[in-house]
Amino acid sequence: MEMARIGATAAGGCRRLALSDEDRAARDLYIDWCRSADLAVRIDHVGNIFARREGRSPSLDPVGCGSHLDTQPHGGRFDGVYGVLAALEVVRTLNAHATETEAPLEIVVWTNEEGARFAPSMLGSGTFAGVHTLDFALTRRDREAITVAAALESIGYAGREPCGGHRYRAFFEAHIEQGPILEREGFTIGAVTGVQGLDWYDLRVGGEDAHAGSTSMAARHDALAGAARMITAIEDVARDHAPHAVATVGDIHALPGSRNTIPGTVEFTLDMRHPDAQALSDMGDAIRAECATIARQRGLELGIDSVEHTAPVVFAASCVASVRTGAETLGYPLREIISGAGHDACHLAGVAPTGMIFVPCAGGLSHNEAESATPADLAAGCNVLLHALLDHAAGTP
Ligand code: HGY
Ligand code: MN
Ligand code: MN
Repeated sequence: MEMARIGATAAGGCRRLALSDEDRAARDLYIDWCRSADLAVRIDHVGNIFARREGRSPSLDPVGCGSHLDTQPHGGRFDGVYGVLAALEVVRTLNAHATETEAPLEIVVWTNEEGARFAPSMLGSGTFAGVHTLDFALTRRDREAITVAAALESIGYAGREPCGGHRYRAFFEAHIEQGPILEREGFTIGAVTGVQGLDWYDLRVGGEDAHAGSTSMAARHDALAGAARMITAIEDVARDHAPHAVATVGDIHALPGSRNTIPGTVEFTLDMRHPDAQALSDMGDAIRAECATIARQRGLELGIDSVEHTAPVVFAASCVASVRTGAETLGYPLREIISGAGHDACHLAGVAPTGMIFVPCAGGLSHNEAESATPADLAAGCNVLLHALLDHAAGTP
């Protein structure tokens, strides 16, 4: 709740866009807490924060855990932050019990997980995992054309550490489910077995600026009316791939943005997801075809740029097993679950055995200021995280 005061919104949520002043304040507070827990803090070239707790065998690859501090524009108080603070709570608990681990532990904050300010999402973890080059990451621009590099400099988080290249024995991320299943079915813990695939596109519709009063309907090349038809066609494609497909147009800009000028240019975003790679690809083909037909029928130009593609992820059986064992040892009801939301763990899974621990959130609501979770469920997730980490950090010298 102290962290939630940074970027707090009037409606009770949080607004801490990546690399904003609010993100800097959250990072500064987190690093203070890490230092109070005797952790050695390092920051890499894209602002990822690594806080290390030594083990008996410093030469062993560390066991990692963490998540993100950046939020959606109207974000909640738990998405990402829970996983960051659960990791810190595990360290504090080990310190309080003077428990030594064989392997070092490393708790992590990944830069720009949400993708709300800079696209693509999961940028810090993706660069760490080698999915993006450092140059690609540093040259991403927000809507004001500010680069990631400039934003990192402005908040003092352009770290000196190389991004990537150090291994994890295993990596875990605790997170609220951001969906209704655990709460609806009465489970405290979700052993996440994987994450659905995701495609992000930017679409640009080109028509002709013209006078709203003196241009007949037949003579128009109205980019916004055309985009409206495309958006309902996108929704139809998702419904055609029910029950798992989802597609969202979250942001749209019509230019020149005057009431009495027919919009000649529209740009909008597309976020589409499916657990099955082939279905996700089929959805993309169908959406491209539908939008091209609408553009042709209306004499409009159409541009579709891919911004992000994350294939469906399957987490390491050894990590899923640690989560299951931890929950069963502690007597928490648990079920296996696929994540609808994307997470930094998606990229970590490409470079280390990775697992996730879900806890319920009220009504499954997230990316909403009313997002909430109970202290009991959050504590349960922390306890399972502790056991899962110890399972992998006990280590064999
Ligand atoms: O979009 C997502 O799934 C995540 O919240 N960034
Ligand atoms: Mn998240
Ligand atoms: Mn999120």
